[in-house]
Amino acid sequence: MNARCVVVVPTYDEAENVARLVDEITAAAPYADVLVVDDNSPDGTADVVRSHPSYGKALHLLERPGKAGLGAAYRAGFAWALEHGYDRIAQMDADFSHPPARLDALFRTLDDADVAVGSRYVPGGGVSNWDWRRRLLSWGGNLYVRLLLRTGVHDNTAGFKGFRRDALETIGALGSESNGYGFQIENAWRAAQAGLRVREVPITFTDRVAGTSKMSGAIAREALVKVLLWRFGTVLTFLAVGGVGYVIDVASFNFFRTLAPFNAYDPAVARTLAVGVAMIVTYVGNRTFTWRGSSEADRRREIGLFVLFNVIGFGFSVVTLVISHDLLGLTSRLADNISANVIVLALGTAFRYWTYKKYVFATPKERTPSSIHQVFPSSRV
Ligand SMILES: Nc1nc2c(ncn2[C@@H]2O[C@H](COP(=O)(O)OP(=O)(O)OP(=O)(O)O)[C@@H](O)[C@H]2O)c(=O)[nH]1
Ligand SMILES: [Mg+2]
Repeated sequence: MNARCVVVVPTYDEAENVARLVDEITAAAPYADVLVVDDNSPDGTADVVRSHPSYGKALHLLERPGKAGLGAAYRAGFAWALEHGYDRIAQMDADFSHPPARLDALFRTLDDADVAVGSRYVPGGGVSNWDWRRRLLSWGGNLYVRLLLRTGVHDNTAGFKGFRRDALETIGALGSESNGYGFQIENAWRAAQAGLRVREVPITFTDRVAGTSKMSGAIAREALVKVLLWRFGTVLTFLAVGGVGYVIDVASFNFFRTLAPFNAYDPAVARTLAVGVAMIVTYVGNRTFTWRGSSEADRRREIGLFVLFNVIGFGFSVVTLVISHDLLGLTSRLADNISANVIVLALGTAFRYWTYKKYVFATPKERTPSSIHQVFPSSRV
């Protein structure tokens, strides 16, 4: 293996596991270094690492002052690995749930993939000693994530993964926000969003034998809620920006109609000015909040398209009115209102969302990973 490889292992009270784990990693992937990220484990995990014969050579230790969660430990470990120039970075638990023997397959998969996922849910993969309740929970959780996020990956909660360094940079893994299982899902989702090549490698997952679990209800809840926010956050923000734009549209129309020196304007001029003001607000709002990640776009093209789709959206309302009023003969005031204000609003909103997302603020999906750094802001570690 020419690439420089490292395996990042977060530990909290894993004194019983960590030394043997390091030995098995070294046996399976002798070319790889190991970084243990320990959160000041009370059971002396860090001391066990320091007294290992490889310590200071292929084995490194990153010590943090206290238990801050799995995601935070991984972000610190990934930052360390990037700083130290590693090309391929793997992550795994310390409790032997992830088979060290599959590390080599994971690293080699990165020859022609950006992310390699040690997967339970592809042919050849599985879980070895789970009762039906754990199986159902894991399977149901994965189905929930797959249906909502559509990552294209079968095992979205997998904690056994490998990344090329530019993939970590592209997905902004250092700026991810979740700590528990959500951390694994978040990176799977970010990788899918960035259009990276993700390949699954079958593994058999084994329940921990020694040490205690750190899994909690809070960790599961974090994941459930975050998945909903990732899935619907963009639409909700878009609707909120649109709502603010609508209020500003109405307010500025009345401003231009009633307040000196604008009260000389007739309704059509006031309407046009109000639409202009509302468009500036919704453009800035969508650029700042809804699609803040896509910062590499050509600004003039972006604004041009934004105005174009707004004009087309406005054209919709006229066309819909003509269809319902003149062609279908629905001439009552109620019909006109439903047509102009309900159908047009829904159609126009859907049309704007779709065109903004696909054309105006499109994230640069087709480009190669190395050319898109920081699709997501990565500020926190
Ligand atoms: N540094 C650090 N490591 C953690 C923290 N929480 C969990 N870990 C480690 O992350 C890995 C996964 O944690 P586990 O307790 O095995 O969680 P789990 O796999 O969901 O639960 P089990 O099914 O019981 O194994 C283990 O290596 C833990 O030692 C933390 O707050 N800080
Ligand atoms: Mg575990």
